[in-house]
Amino acid sequence: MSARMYENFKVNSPNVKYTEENIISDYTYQTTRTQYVNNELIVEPVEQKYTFKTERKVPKLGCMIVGLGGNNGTTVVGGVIANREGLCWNTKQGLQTPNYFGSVVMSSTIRMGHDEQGRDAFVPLKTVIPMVHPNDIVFGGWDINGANLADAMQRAQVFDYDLQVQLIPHMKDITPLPSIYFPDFIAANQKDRADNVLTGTKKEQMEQIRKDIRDFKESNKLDKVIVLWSANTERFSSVVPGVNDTIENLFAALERGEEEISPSTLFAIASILENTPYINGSPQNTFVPGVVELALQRNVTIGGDDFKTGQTKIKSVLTDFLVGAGIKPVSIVSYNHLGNNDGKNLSAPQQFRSKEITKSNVVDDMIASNNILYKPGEHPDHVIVIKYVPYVGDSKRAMDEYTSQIFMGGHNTIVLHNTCEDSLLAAPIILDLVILAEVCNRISMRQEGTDSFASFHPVLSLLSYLLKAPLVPEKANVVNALFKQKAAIENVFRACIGLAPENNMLLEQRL
Ligand code: NAI
Ligand code: DG6
Repeated sequence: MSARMYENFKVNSPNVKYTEENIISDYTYQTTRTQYVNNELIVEPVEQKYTFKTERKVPKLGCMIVGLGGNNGTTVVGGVIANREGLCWNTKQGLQTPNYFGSVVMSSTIRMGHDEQGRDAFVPLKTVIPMVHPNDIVFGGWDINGANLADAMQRAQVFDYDLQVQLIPHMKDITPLPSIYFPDFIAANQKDRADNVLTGTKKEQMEQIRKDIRDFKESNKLDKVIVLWSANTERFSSVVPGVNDTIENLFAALERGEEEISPSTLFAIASILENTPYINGSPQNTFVPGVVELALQRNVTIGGDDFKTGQTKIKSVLTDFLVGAGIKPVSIVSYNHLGNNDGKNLSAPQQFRSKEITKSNVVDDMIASNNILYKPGEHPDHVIVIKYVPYVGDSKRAMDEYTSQIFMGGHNTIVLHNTCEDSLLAAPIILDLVILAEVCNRISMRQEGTDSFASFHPVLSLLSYLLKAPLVPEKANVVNALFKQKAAIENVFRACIGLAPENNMLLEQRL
């Protein structure tokens, strides 16, 4: 039996209604509640009825990238231009056409169901509910380096030469806005790049970023803007009571120009005050408690931290598989070397430490899920090494060794070696983050028995699939396992069109 993919579909269900403005679906959420009572785990099925409302009108969307002139920034912008303009380029293998491979929104499909013959029917994920097409996103942003995007794209050495040549006329007139540069937060080796920087007090610089967002929105006639940090990894800020622990303290600290407020935190504050979602693609703790509180107070979406591109994605699949199979990983060692400017910045100890933290925590939930394998508090040895090797440029090498205990004291060692342009992995993920954050802002839910629709929690944990150290609401669990994260996205979208979650039971094929 073969599967088929369909571009169009119609849901035929009494639970869903397509009006001109919205898709309204009635949905029964089934979950399981547990309680530990008198030395016994009590497990109870729970049902809750919801109505989902998804606005159908796709807005004109702008994305402002902090670090626009970097490898990721220029790869996103160049990649979108190539797709939009249909640029094809010669390589030694022949003519290459543009695509959006690596974007879960643009290039993955979702199983809708099967027909009477048992043939599966798939549709592109992007068609399940209306989503912005990346070709329609207007890009802009900031960089502490003033190079125009054509020069910056050539400096990145990511695209093939023939594509670079074709992109130059499209990118040469785009220049990044001046940005906030506090040398203490990124590596000292970045100093030479900083020729396009704002001056003034911290508060004045934050206000300038707010103005930039407003001007960008107005001059491009945009309905919505999303700001995304793809600038250099900063060191962690110290979370200090009286400085950044509450909204009031954060604003008071801003007034007095407190040292410990980082550029990325200023960008986050500016975005939230402009009612603009903010996504952190790097590891640093931009979202200090005062910023999270501000996002909650203003109900503005925030998402982070650190794009999950290659090594960590595989780690969150492989560890989930091993632990789920009853195999006990006891040592996980991950080496990287890379030669781009990200690698250069990460060669400084404090910036490396930020990355080490986000790369290290990605197996915690899987380990904690299995007390047969791991005693409480027990953890595999987990080591992260990153080295700067200029010659390899953006072509990052990632080597991983997983050693596990297996049956009867045996050992199993798996070794992986991955070579890939880092920015070609990150660019489609950046698009996914922006597109998914936008669509999530058009979905709202009403619980049965309540009057009003509520949007997702401002800390948008549905983006976890794309992020190494997912930021989640205060009382929520962090889920790192990749397929659980993907299933959450797919099943929420299915709920929006009144379909049950994909449960893979296939009972009709098992009798
Ligand atoms: P890059 O070094 O090529 O680009 C960063 C850009 O940010 C540079 O152009 C730099 O001038 C600029 N910059 C530095 N501080 C700034 C500030 N305060 N305001 C505005 N611009 C500023 O780095 P790349 O490869 O583009 O990566 C960007 C970030 O994404 C890094 O933090 C990296 O760790 C993170 N990341 C990258 C992944 C990848 O696969 N490429 C995956 C996960 C995270
Ligand atoms: C060195 O590790 C460079 C980093 O910016 C990584 O490329 C990035 O964090 C991606 O990491 P991962 O683990 O998702 O491949």
